[in-house]
Amino acid sequence: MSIINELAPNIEYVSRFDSEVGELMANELFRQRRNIELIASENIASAAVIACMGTILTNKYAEGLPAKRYYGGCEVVDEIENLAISRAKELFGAEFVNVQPHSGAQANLAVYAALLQPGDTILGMSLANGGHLTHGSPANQSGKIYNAVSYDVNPETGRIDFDEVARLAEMHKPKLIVAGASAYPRAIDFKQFADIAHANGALLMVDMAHIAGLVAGGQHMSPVPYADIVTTTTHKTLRGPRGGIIMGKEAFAKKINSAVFPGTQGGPLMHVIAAKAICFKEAMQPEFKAYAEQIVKNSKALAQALLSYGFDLVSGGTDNHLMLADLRPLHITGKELQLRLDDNYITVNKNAIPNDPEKPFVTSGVRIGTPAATTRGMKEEDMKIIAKCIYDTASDFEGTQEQVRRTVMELTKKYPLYE
Ligand code: DSN
Repeated sequence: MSIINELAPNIEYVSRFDSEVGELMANELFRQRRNIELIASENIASAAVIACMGTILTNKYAEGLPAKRYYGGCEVVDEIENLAISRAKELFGAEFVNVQPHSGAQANLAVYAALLQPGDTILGMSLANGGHLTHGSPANQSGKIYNAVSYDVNPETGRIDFDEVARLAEMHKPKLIVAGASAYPRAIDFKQFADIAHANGALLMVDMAHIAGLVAGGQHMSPVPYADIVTTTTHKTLRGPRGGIIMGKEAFAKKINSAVFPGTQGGPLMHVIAAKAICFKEAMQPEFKAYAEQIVKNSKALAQALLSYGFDLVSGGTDNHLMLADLRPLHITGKELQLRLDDNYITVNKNAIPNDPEKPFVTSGVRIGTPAATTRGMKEEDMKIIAKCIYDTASDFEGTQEQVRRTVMELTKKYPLYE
């Protein structure tokens, strides 16, 4: 990925009108340049993607679909949306795509609105075991409007237990099974999910937000041939603008389109849809495959190094872009390690481990991911250095802080960001 120094001038431009916002943007750019970003759901979008979001396309209202709008003057944005749709279809081999969801959560809720009635049963991975809020958490509309039943990971292996998923499907006869996760370090077999769903008269929705870039880069099985509907965000491993899309079998197109608009959203964000089109083009380049491969290599290298320092990883390791460290052997909570790492310029998020005894705001774990560090150019040898910094921060914070900060800043200087 070429990282061009075109963003600092944008900040200068903003500062001329609004020095308060401009200064805060400059501070955030400084933070992103100085820190090692290990939040598994974050990434570093290309200058083209970022530039696209700050354009005149934001001025246009275009409720409806290309050639079927409720506003005049949509002839140009129609072409942009059609381009985004055709590229997404090509990238993922999907029959149908809606590129309008403002986020992954919006995409998921629109799918439910399209396919379910209030009170219908859905079966998804529990939030406490790595699922997403929108997969049926009681705190989310998905758990309030629908009768949400959840599957956990096997407590011994930390992996999805398909016998348990099948048992729950047979017992509850859900109308929809949701596969996909926000904090699951292992490959997911979508065919097994589809077989269970279809044997029980359920539809299968796969939320592949976390792994979409790995799917696009050939590093994870694609859910598209197996699932009835696939949703994703575009900003995680896929490395595009913040937003969501919905893909699926053509038979669901009409229902999904009307559930997005007018069902759950108003005007689509045309500047973001244009940036999605750029992201899909980037993901079709050969460099993207190499990037996706490197994400997994880095993840495995980081996991291996953390294990060697005595970290306990849920499921024992990783197949994808993330790992979940159970910190109990190191006698530190997720909250405390996140705070200490922030102080040492390494960014992670505290995360519940399966059956976590701590409260969700404290947690016994941290989730650690390699997509952003990989985009920055870091490789396996850098992961070993990062693992040592994390270990030192966890085991002897005060004693090692100066050295850890110096090491982090040397590393981030070696891989410049937007300059
Ligand atoms: N909030 C995202 C994550 O961090 O995984 C999920 O949408």
